[in-house]
Amino acid sequence: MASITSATVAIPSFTGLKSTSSKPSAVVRIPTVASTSPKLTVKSSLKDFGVAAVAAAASIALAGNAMAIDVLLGSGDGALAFVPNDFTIAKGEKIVFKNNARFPHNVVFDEDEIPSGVDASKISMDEQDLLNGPGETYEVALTEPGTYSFYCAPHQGAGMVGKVTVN
Ligand SMILES: [Cu+2]
Repeated sequence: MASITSATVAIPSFTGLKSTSSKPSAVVRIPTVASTSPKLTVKSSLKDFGVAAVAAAASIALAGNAMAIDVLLGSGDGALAFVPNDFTIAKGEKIVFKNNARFPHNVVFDEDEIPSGVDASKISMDEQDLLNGPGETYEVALTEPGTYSFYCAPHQGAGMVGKVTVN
């Protein structure tokens, strides 16, 4: 629960800086790379924002790692579910979907339930692509505000669906 709470904290300074970024696309897909630790990923991405942003991000990190949220694939009690399955994040914040139980799972955004202009294929795993091993992750950052629905393709029928609101 702690990570959910921290993830909902709005950080206007960083948001402002992010919006001036030169990144052209509305969404930024971050492929899962086993050899890249979350810390290294954050560090390298900060280079884009300059010294002021690094200082701001550093204080954010100290305030509770608000720049990423972990979502478990499969609950601790074995349910086919995303945990949490309804949450709010700041735009640009990284979502780390992590295999926890009853895998394989995957993460597919519903093209009919995401903000207009966002390409579902650019933020989703391929429907055929699966996270098979324990602890495997899929990471994505959403930069367009709005609500997004997503599901696990193998378990959508069993109710493994979720929703994220990006502010
Ligand atoms: Cu699943």
